[in-house]
Amino acid sequence: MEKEQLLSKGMTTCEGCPMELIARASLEVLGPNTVTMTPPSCSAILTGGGDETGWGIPSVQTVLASLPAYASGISEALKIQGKEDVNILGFAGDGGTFDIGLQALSGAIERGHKAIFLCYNNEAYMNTGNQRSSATSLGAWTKTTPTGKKEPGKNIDFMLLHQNLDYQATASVANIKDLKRKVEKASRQKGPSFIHVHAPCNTGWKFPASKTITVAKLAVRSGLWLLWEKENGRVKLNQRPVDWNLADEYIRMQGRFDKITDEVIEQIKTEARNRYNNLLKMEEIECL
Ligand SMILES: Cc1ncc(C[n+]2csc(CCOP(=O)(O)OP(=O)(O)O)c2C)c(N)n1
Ligand code: SF4
Ligand SMILES: [Mg+2]
Repeated sequence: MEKEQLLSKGMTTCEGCPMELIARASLEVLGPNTVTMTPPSCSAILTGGGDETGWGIPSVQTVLASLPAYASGISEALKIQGKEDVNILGFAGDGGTFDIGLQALSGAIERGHKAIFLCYNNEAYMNTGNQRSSATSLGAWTKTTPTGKKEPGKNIDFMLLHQNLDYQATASVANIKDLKRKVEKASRQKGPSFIHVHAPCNTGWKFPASKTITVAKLAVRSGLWLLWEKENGRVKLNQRPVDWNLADEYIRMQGRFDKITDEVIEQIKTEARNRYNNLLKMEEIECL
């Protein structure tokens, strides 16, 4: 039997949109006993305006700075009602997570509310027309980095290793099975979880809409996007990079890197290798 579709078909996201795919996959795991929240972002398309929504579950449109504060309130209200089996899904972009909503996210994690904070990372403020965020890659063109971003993307995952998350993971649209496994794990926690999902956005990154998964897979295989998780104080890598040189193919496929220099490509690769080596070291110790 076909599973109940909790996210309406025919949403007005772009063709090949990774964010919609992540939302569908997450709901397939979480099911109807879920409340979701979106901030202003491409994901707000799913929540809709006025009387219409794409979600077949209760959903809240929050403000950009404080989705995690809404999640905290909903989580505590459900607890008071004795409904502790409800999944609370905060579904936000990189701008709403890394930048504008970071303070609220940090606070919600520190207070230990039960909620899943999922960040789909399309590496820019896409809903307002592609401005840089702190998640944007070094060297990438956006409307506010016309000569390529000069700074590397913020490593929010390593930052959040220092907070008390019940469960933390990275994921990718390249591996939906792995993403679903991680969403399922997050749903079993009594406190906060954070899942950071790589979301190659063809509109912003300038590659054909049919290549979303190809680009996502290249990021994972080249080590530019590492799949790992942390639970019970231990970090575990889920998939090792296959060939570091695939990073060139990943970069060349995207129009946003049209003007990138070989030197900047090398910097990107070096940073990825450093991150990988740090994770290998973390695997060996009990952290936090
Ligand atoms: C405090 C605040 N600043 C700016 C905006 C304008 N705004 C609406 S959506 C958006 C982009 C959000 O980017 P991101 O969180 O990465 O999600 P995406 O659009 O990429 O899906 C911005 C800047 C806002 N709504 N509130
Ligand atoms: S801009 Fe990117 S994330 Fe936003 S709807 Fe289009 S493909 Fe999806
Ligand atoms: Mg974004």
